[in-house]
Amino acid sequence: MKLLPYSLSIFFFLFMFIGSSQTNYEESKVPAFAIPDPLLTFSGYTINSVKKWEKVRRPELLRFFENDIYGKIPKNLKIDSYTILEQDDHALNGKAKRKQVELTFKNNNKTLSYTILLYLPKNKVKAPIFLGYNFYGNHTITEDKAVLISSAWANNNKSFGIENNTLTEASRGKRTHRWAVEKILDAGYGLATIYYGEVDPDKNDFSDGIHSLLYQQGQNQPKPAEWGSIAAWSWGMARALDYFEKDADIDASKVIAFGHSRLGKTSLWAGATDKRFAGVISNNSGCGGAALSKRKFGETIAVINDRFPHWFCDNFNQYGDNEEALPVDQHQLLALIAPRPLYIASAEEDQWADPRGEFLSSHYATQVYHLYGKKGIETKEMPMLNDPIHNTVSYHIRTGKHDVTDYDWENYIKWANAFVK
Ligand code: GTR
Repeated sequence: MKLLPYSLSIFFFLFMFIGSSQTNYEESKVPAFAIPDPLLTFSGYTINSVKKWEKVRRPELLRFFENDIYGKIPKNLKIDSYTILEQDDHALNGKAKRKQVELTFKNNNKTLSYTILLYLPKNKVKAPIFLGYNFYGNHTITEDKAVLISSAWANNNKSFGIENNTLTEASRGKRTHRWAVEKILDAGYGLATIYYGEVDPDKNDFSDGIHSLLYQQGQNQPKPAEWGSIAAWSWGMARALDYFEKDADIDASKVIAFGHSRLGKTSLWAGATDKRFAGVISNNSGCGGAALSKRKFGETIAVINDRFPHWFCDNFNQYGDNEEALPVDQHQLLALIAPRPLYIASAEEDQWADPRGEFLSSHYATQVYHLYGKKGIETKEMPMLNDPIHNTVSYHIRTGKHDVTDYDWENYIKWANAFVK
C-alpha cells in the first residue's frame, strides 16, 4: 500500500517478473510442509471439545487472520438509514418480488451508500437467500431493465462497454450466465446482490470507499494490521445482513454468503467473522481464499500482494516468498466457519486458483466439523470431475474455466436444501 522508492520498485518489478514466470503448476514441485493443526493451539495445547475450540482456539485463530492477513475493522459502524429505492411485486414476468434497497453510512462528515438488489420468490413469507457481490454492477446480472445502474467507480472493461470508470446501459445483462436467478427462485430462495465497488472501489487507493469513513484524525490509509479491501467487502455483507434482519420478506437466519474469486475470498472472510451467516460458498476463491498458501501452486502470496496490494492488510506482506513463517493456513479460515454449512468449489481449468489446494483445505478443515458431530470432506482423494461430495462441508470440481455456471448453482441449491434450509 505504501509507495516504494523508485530503485526499489524496479528491483521489485524485475523480481516479480522473474518470480511470476516461475509459477508452479506441477504437483511434484509442491514443497513438503506440515499442515498447521487446527486443533493445536499456538502454545501447543490440544483441543478436544467444542467448548475449548470456541473459548480458546477459534478466537486465537480469528485474531491471527485479522492481524496478519485480512486486517481488523477499526470500529463498528451501523447503518445510518436505509431507503427502498424501488419495489415491484410482479418482477421477472410475475415470478419475483424485486426490491432495490440503499443502505447509508455516516461518519467523519462522510457518507457512503450502497444498493442491494433483491429478487424474492413470490408467495413466500420469509425466504432464505443467497447474498453475493457482483463485479460490474447489479444491472449486469439480469436483463431486467428496472435494475438501477450504479454511479460508483468501476474498472474499465471494453467487452462490457465500461470506459472512464463509469458503468452504463451497455453492460446490462452481460453477466447473466453467472447468476441462475430463475433456478434460485424456483427452489424457493431469494437472491441479494451488491456491486462491490460501491463498498470499496477495487483499486489501490484508500482515500475512497468505506475505509475513509473510519480513519482517525490525520490518517489516510489503514495501519499495517487494519483492513484491506477484502475485509471491507466482507464488512459490507455483514451490514446487508443487518438490514435483512429488519426486512419481513427475508429469513435472516438463513442467509448464505456466496462469492466468486476475489469475492469468494470475501464470502469466506464474511462467514468467518460473522456467525449469523447460515452458510458460506466459495466459488474458485484460490489464493487468500480456500487454497492452501503453503503449497505455492498457481498464484502465491507474493504475487497476489504485488498485483493487488490493497486486498489484504500490510502485515500479510511478511509472508510473501516466506510461507514457511505462516503459523496458519487457509483450511483454518474454513474451520472458523464450523459448524455452519460450507461449500468449496473449483474448476478444472482454473489452475491459478489451485483446485487441489482448495480441496485439501476443505478436507483439513473437516476435523473441526467433527467436533460438532458434522461430516465434511472425509477423504484425501480428490473426487472425479463433476462428481460432487455433499456433506455439511461440500466440494466439487467441475469441468471448465474460472467462472460461475449453472452447474455450480444447481449444486449450491441441492446442498442448501439439505444442510441450510
Ligand atoms: C485474479 C486474482 C485471483 C482472483 C481473480 C478474480 O487476477 O489473481 O486471486 O481473485 O483475479 O477475482 O477474478
